[in-house]
Amino acid sequence: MRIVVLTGGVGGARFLLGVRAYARAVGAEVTAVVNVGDDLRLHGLRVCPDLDSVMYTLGGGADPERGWGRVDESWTVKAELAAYGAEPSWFGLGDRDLATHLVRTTMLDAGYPLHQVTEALATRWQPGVRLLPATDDRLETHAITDLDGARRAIHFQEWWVRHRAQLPTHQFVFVGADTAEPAPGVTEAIGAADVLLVAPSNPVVSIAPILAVPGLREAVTDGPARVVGVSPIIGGAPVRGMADRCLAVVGVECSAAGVGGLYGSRATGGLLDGWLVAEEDAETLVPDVTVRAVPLRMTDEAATAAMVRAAVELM
Ligand code: FO1
Repeated sequence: MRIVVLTGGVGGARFLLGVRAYARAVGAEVTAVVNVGDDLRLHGLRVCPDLDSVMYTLGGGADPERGWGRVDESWTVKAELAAYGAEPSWFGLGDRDLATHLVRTTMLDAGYPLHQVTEALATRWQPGVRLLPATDDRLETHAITDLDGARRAIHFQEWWVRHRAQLPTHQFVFVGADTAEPAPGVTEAIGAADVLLVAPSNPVVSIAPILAVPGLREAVTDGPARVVGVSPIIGGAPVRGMADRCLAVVGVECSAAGVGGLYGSRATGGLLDGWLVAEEDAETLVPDVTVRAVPLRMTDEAATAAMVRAAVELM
């Protein structure tokens, strides 16, 4: 069996732990197509938070409390940068994490595309799934906000980390999406998938930037045998993160039904054949989508693998 997962954020990385465990049990192969909209260039380095969260989480090197960055991290370089007054001071790169960005940036500057750099970095971490960036091209999520009395576009990380998603916000734009192309292997993997899972990631700033790459949404609607999404919302609240803030920006109710409706049914030009929701949300209805309710908390790998099994076997 071939499983493809669209994923981003810390929740998506944790979901992949369960996907890998399930895949090992049934002998399936897994490709993760990862959001790059959160990526940024900082102190001369290319930082890819979502790719790194997946790589560190599956490689056993992620900080379990923060969910992002490295375990046993130290912050000497961050303190030294602050001593120089180097901005941005609101976004911290740990010393161990910095090595990843140094190797990545060196390879990118030498001309290697992001998917090849990602493959090279993953050689160390052995994530057990194939990791593909959604695109090799520049695609950055920006938020259109009211800031200091003016309408301004700011990078997603500034919106998320510096302002904790609290600014009045009009929309998100995916800068570069118009001309981006799917990274090599992405549409092929999606087209050959027996099941495509939409991870319980933030639909607005993790999944939407992936689908904004021209050709990628069509690959999902036309390609895989089945498409099943897993709700990131339980009982009207995000499992983690600030999806409620993001859903408010796009005018979608923060509920399993709201997000299911945002994705829509493949039968009517949307994404989903099936929608896995929490037991608390068992009454959820999404037109033309098969909905099933199961325990949906990713408390440990076994619980997450059980969720994945339910998603794969949903229909
Ligand atoms: N999140 C924070 O809240 N503060 C930080 O200083 C921060 C630094 C950081 C560095 C590398 C990295 O890979 C992730 C980092 N994150 C930080 C997490 C990141 O902002 C978001 O959680 C993701 O982009 C959302 O998926």
